[in-house]
Amino acid sequence: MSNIETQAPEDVRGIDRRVFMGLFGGGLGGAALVGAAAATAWPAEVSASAATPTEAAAPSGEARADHGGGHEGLSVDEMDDMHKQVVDQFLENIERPITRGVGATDLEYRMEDGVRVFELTVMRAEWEVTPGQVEEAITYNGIVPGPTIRCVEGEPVRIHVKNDLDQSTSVHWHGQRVPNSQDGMPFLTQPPIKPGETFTYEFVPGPFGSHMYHSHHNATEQVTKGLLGALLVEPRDRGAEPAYDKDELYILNDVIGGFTVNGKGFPATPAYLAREGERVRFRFMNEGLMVHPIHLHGLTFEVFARDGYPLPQPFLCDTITVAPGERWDAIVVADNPGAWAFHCHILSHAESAQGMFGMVSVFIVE
Ligand SMILES: [Cu+2]
Repeated sequence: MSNIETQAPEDVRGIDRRVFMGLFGGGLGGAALVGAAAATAWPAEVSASAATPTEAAAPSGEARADHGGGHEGLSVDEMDDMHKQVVDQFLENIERPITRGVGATDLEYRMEDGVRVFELTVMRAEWEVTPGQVEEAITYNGIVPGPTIRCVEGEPVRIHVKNDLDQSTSVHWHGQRVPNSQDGMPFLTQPPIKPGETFTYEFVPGPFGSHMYHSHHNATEQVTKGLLGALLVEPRDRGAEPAYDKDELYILNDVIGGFTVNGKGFPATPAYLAREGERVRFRFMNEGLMVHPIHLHGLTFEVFARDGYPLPQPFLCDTITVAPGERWDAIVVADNPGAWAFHCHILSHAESAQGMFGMVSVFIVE
């Protein structure tokens, strides 16, 4: 018996939706639920402090939010309404997607003589990052991040990569100790995959852990526009990693569509949901061009691996800095009920005068 949850994302989502309904007084529908959730999500002290000195001095809506500039003469209430709207949209997104397309879904495979065989097609596609913000992306199989490849340490894989792009490309298996010919470096280890061509990679996965795959040709454009994905290698011995109930990805990018988590910007970013007491594994990966310190409110990271390699001594923290190319694995024990902000702490990647945006999510503990 393994305690590692291997349900399809849709199933997990189904359970989580019920958890969410329960947390925020289920049975309410549509807008009422969103309203109730927004009201319930905030602790009592928010309403207790509603009558601030500023508001006491000026009638509601007439106080000007003109400290710090950039507010274009918005009233306090106008500014707060903008902030509330995006949070409401985020909560609505838990019920039903507010953007088209879901990135990083598991890639299906078939077995051929003991080899796991995967298919990737490199193609341009439109990608909706936030509601109405549609970007020209370069994708694996039409989604950003590309589909997640799951395999097992020591069990061979074969990956056919078809190039339907108008440029050459290649795939690098970031973090894997592959034979040199499979490393995906054009002119160093292989010819580039020209438009219309298919290249087949074969290797035996290892080391285990959280890894990535991405283009290594014209990479500044190709990777940042979407040619990236997670490559998750399960250890042969499950005891080599700590036990967990849920397995979550937190993939950072900072070019296409701005600051994103799993291909989406707030309020379209995924919410992370858990029941009290569950152990949630987060796999942080940075496929962008900047460093991002990811901070979780109210809960604690137990960081246990870097770049897939188990740490000699796990450590506790609440902010984990993820540099380009790095992967960090952490367990969060969902031991503090509530809706906890979970965001990049370079504040210009997360919050503006118009409200939260970009690298922001929420971890909801029932
Ligand atoms: Cu950041």
